[in-house]
Amino acid sequence: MPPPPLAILGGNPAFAEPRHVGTPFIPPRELLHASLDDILDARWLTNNGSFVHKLEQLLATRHGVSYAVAMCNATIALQLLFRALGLKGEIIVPSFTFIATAHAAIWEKLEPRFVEISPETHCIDPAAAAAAISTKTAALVGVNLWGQPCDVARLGQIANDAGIPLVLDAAQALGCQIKHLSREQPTAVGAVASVISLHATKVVSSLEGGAILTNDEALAEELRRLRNFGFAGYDTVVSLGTNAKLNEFSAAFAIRGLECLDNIIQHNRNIRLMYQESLADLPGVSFHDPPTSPTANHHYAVLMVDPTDCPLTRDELMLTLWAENVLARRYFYPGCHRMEPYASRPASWQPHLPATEAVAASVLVLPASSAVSPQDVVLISQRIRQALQQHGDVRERLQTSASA
Ligand code: T4K
Repeated sequence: MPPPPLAILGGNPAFAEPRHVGTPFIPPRELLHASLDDILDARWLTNNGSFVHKLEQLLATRHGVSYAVAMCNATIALQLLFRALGLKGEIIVPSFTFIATAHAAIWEKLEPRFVEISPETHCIDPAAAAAAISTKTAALVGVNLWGQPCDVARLGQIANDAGIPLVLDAAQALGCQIKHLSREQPTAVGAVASVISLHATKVVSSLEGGAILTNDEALAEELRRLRNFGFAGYDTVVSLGTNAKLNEFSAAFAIRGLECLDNIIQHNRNIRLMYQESLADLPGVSFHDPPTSPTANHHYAVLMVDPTDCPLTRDELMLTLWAENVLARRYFYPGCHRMEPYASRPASWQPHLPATEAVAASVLVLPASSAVSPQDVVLISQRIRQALQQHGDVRERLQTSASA
């Protein structure tokens, strides 16, 4: 039997309810309710409570570090990390990242210098990072994009040679283990600290939240003070802190999520493989599939739409899927350097980033995560196949509706 017509061509959408890229994982409700009861009984709701402590221990163990400092979100965590490290001047950062990486720097009066990514990994290109270092560079900031590690060994060596720290935005990479070091080991190679996000759309969440991972005890202590207004005791304030605390229910939500993390990662891997296999024979589409660390979380299913070989453009395919209630996303288009306030910088600040722009023009992130079932993947893949097969009709319909 032929498949039903595409929604864009007059058929019914494949899904009655939208399929999102970032549908949150909800831990077992009875366990959440039990945690909520414990919190209410204890009447300890925030300010360094026992659930935050437990979450920090679990995160540290999971990532093989000595310290995890929970925060209200990863953006503020990045800011406080930059502040705690006393960075001044410029940081080197990829443009192909969520805008928060760059914005966090600006809020701390640091200027982001955008550099290229590797087209294979989509992470910062170490050679480009090395070439961009100047006397003004305060730190290298790598991004563990799509839940995989960037090249920490090479970046760490480059940072060491330049005498600056390597810091990682690992917002998407909860579960992913990388080498962390302490500032007391000046010859060691690794990241001084990394920041994970526990936002609702992440592999495991605390609704809103984040954490900083490090092996540096003094840094962890300073971060704990900074998240609590700078207090170092009841009546002693020693630095310009802020309120970046995580509340107890958020911590409990994340703890329950972490208990399921291995199963979630296995599910994510299966979903990605299913997509890959069912679309393998289609022209001009492929999956972002670099050699990944064994601890990658596979949270994103990243379809690459080749502008030359694919019969539809990335945006045409995206609009066709949206009509099916499949809300695929073109993360992180068009790149930070093309967004404000960076796009309006003077010419001397405008980087030439052809690899970044090519990747940003090709990425289409498909619904994955714990809320997407194998049946969903079959249906979404079928609609992608149909769209490419009927590309002439699809393009004509899109052009007609754009001019209407
Ligand atoms: N650095 C990097 C590399 C990052 O990726 C991020 C965050 C950060 C730093 C900063 O971390 P946080 O400060 O947020 O902790 C989402 C997330 O808001 C953001 O956390 C994440 N990266 C980014 C990649 O994705 P949007 O603009 O895509 O959000 P939104 O509202 O469009 O949601 C995405 C999809 O998820 C939608 O299709 C709807 C669905 N969704 C969302 C929420 C919140 C749900 O189904 N339920 C929900 O509760 O940014």
